[in-house]
Amino acid sequence: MRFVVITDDPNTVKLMGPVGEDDIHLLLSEVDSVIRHARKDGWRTKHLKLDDEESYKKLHLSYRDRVLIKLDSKAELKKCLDAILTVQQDIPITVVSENWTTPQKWEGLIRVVPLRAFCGGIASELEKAAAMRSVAHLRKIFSKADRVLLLLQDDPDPDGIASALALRTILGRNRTTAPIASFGHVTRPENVAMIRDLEIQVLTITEEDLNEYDRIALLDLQPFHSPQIPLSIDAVIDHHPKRTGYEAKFVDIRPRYGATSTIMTQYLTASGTQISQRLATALVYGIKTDTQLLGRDTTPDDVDAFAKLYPIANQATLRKIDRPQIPRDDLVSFAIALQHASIDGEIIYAHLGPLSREDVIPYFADLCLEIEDAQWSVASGVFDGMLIISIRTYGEGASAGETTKKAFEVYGSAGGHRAMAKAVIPLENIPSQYLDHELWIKERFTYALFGKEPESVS
Ligand SMILES: [Mn+2]
Repeated sequence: MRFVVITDDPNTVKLMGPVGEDDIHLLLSEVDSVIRHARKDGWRTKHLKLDDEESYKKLHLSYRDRVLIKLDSKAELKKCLDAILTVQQDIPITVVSENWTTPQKWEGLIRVVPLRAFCGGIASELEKAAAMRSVAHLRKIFSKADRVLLLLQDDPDPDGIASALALRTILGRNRTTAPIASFGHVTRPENVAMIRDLEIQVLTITEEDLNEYDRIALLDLQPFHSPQIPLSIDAVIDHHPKRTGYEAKFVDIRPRYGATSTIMTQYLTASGTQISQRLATALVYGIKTDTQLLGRDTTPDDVDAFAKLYPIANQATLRKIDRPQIPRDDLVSFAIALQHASIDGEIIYAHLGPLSREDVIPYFADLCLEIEDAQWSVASGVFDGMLIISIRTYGEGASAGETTKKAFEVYGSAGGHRAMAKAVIPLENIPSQYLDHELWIKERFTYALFGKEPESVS
């Protein structure tokens, strides 16, 4: 590629970054000092009169070149463009200007970009300095402690686990001096697979055990998540909505972010901390699960962190832990549910009956949405005395969360996002005349979606 810059401003070549080995960087200018500066930066240069057609002809400019023009005088700019475009029309030309409008005859031939468009990275550069300071602060708080507790939610998820692993790395500690723990334990099969395959130990502790630690850090949660968490804590790093009413020496909460793993990745990169394959794999999985593969609630920061980590992560391990594992005991329920799945226009209903594990219901809801022409899928099953309903939609019409609320809120807990929702209903709350759970779900759901009052069942 040949990058051609035409300018009378010595700073313009800086916009292009360092001169690479593969590309040709060519500066064209009428100003000697500009040419001298560019040469120092490794550019090829050519002194020419900017309105001289013959000079452009000799350069054989073509669609393969990338031409950047920055000339402060509009008259000069116009003369320069006149000369170039007379010689050759199909050159990709970018003009750097705050207030120049392309004359009609050149409409579609020239792209005009204000100088500030090149400075988009400034905010993220400032953010890096902040991340660097945060790491220094964290290291200071935890430096003198014998034992540091990295505390997670009661049912630790990949984002929390990965974040704890990252903080342990940042603090230069190991599983003895900074164990990862929870008051509950890891239950979801994918999460169990994650800690097994990445050999991450997550301890289950009690409130008394807290006394064994000099310092406590909360990852992916804040105090009040469970009553055992002390209200005076050393560090809180999280992305859930901010809560107040506790004390902490260090707080970094960014509700905008899709994952705490994103914050941790920024810490790691800003502080120049080496990211191992194991850590990268954990963080990728953390971001992936919390954002549903960069779908829901994702910021450019999450995408950026994911892109940095993904090449380092172990793809085979990622595939292995991410594979949904259906319990053998539930295979029969699956078969029956699929066979009896009812298709009501664009809504697929599938009822799994009693199950040995709850998480197969959302999995089944995802699966049913793959059925041809399905716009909605409503999967349900009975687990632990509760009727659990998972709802999925492509999200073009009504919101899954709103519809689910309207249908089931009165009977139990119900809610969710635009594309996915869940309801949990104690079996005793289902009106007694409905022996058939599926029929009841259908009636409630069509009522919520279409406003059709259910005919009463006698
Ligand atoms: Mn999270």
